[in-house]
Amino acid sequence: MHHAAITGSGVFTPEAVITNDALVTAFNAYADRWNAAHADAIAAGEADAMAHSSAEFILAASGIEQRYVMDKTGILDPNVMHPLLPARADDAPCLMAEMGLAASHAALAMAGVDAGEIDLVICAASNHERAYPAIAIEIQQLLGAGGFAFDMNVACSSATFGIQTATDMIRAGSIRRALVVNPEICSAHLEWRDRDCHFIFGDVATALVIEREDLAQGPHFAIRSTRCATEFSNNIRNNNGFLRRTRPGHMADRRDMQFMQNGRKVFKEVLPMVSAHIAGHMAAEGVAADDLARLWLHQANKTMNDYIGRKVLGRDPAPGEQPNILQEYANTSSAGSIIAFAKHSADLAPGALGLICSFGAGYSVGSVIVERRG
Ligand code: CO8
Repeated sequence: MHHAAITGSGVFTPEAVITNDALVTAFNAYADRWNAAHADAIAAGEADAMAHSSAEFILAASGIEQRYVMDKTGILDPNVMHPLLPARADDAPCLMAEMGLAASHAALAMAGVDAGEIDLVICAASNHERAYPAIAIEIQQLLGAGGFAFDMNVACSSATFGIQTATDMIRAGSIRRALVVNPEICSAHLEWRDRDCHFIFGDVATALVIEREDLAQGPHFAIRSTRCATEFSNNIRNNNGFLRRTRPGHMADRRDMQFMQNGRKVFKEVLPMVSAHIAGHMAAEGVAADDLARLWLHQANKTMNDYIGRKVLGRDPAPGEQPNILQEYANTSSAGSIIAFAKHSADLAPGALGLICSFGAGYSVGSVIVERRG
């Protein structure tokens, strides 16, 4: 059996930034307009007035300070309230492929691997901008990669499930090198008109080169073990799908055609699930809390990460032991833990152990135990 290693990582960060203050100003202007337009219904008790959002609440509830997005003009326009991303010609690179390509080039450069040496491209993300052909195959073609490619979707856990898939193929000998790419345009499936969630997400793309360890050319992270689990839940859901036009009323501007969640329930149910998952994975691999030098967790909520860090380590994580990037990027779905890994892993000494973990809709949770080598 072969061994697999992460040899390169890359992050593509969009240029446009939205601070909490800018976001709240736009939302509150939208709410004021909506309330004025529905003043009679509100006065008659037939509709509830929309409440204002607040930057203080957002920071305290989530730890998020800003987010990057592919387009902010539409999001910040109270008459639009969603990104404006014009359609492209069928023979032009699609948006997700373009974002994924930028992250992939960075990951390949770090690994010292030519695109032509890649045998597998997985585009693992929480939504794909078209049904087919697979975005991954377009990325494969744009890169000049060989082998085969496919898309997969396990919402926020897509990256770790992608890592396990690529690792298993390397172990089995069916591929030598893979690229796992996570282009996340969360801004396009977030409901920016809902104050309960309008602050949660941002856009980004990440990529990892995963290859047979004996082919690694420099310092790398050996993949010691992966573990994935799912448990069905409706607490994070998006009902948009290809049956939409077949269903009377579904073409309307409906709330359930965007991201929906019961955030409180998710918080309460996912925390014990993730803590138990990580503890079980570490125990099975004989990894004790003191053996772990770093935790790269899914980036949804700072309080959630603080809790998981304490549960896993049995103490408050020391500064830098469990790096958060959500204050800068917000929740970027599957890419969050990979951004944390890409930006906060190079300093680890040979022999150091770390754990990547992502979790979210499904419910789903995936963990990857890695060891710094070389
Ligand atoms: N400003 C001011 N007040 C607000 C705001 C706001 N923006 N929003 C809500 N409030 C109010 C509420 O109305 C409520 O008021 P009241 O007590 O009077 O009812 C009060 O503040 C408290 O509200 P909550 O109970 O909702 O607040 P929480 O403390 O629970 O924080 C969070 C909300 C931050 C959403 C928190 O619950 C959380 O982080 N939960 C976990 C969420 C999570 O991890 N989800 C994972 C989703 S990611 C995923 O799986 C990927 C899906 C695919 C990607 C989709 C891309 C779009």
